[in-house]
Amino acid sequence: MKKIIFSLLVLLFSCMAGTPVLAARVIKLGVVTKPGSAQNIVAEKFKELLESRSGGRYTVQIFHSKSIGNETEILQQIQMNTIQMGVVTVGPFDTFDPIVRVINYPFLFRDNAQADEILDGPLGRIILDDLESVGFKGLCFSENGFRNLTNNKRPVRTADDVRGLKIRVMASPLHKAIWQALGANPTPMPWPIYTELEQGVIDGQENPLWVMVVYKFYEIQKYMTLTRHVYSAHIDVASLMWWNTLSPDDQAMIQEAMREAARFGRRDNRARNAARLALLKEKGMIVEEHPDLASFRAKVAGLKEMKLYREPKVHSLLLKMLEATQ
Ligand code: EAX
Repeated sequence: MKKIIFSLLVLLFSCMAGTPVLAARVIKLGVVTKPGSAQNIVAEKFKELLESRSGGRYTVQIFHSKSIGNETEILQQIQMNTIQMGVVTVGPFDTFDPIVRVINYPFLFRDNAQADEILDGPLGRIILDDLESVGFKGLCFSENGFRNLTNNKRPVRTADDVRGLKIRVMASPLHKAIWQALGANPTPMPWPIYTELEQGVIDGQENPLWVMVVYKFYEIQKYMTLTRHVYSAHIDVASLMWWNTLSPDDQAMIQEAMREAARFGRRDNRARNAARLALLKEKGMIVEEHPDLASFRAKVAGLKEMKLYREPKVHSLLLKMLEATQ
């Protein structure tokens, strides 16, 4: 009975989306960011690989720059199979499945190599598999990168300097809790946020280096601190409803193309960071390269005991992650 209802739902939603189940060869893929961004580089690489490997049986149509909504809205559309895939920052996944909070635990990963090892290994697999419970087929992780703080009020060297700053955060209870613990005044806001920064609605924000360059934050943010407080991954997902209509061969082809695109994106992003840092300084940003991270760590140490991490599946994975990384 469950199966029948599920199949009917698949049919219904596929018809609503105007994509007949079996003939569906156009993959609609959503990213919130604009061309040149880490998400877009992965999406474009995936498109190139899949279209050539499938001999044109699949076409990937990329919707970018918020053309189909913010990241939360992209995820909702993937759940319903109105779009089939997405490259989406871990942050906003938080309200769909709290297990992803484990990845964004502050100061969890030491460096890129450790992030790759964990996320591409059995612990990352637990997260990808768990996403099926909320309608996503988790394919793999690509990267946004380690997040750094920028603001327009003052240089930040220790956690005490953060006190009272109005910081934009992603739509994620965890990210809000992190900045509360640090003494800031966090304001959740969907991407993009240039205007809000420019008009002073918020004092600052936190993101990987590529964001400050691609979105020209050097024009409107004076201070940057290399806090690297959260390793920000993307999760590369498909609609589970759609995924279950594909042949095993096509599933394998799509999975492999996305895995390669994700690896390509990580390499590309990392190779450019030194030049980005130099550029941001050249543009006049005042950069604190060696902040007192111990003071930051101390303020967020209590997070693992918080309600956010109390659900048993989330808590047990967090403990495994901490054991594997710290
Ligand atoms: O890459 O909303 C955010 O801060 C994310 O990092 C966004 O995807 C920009």
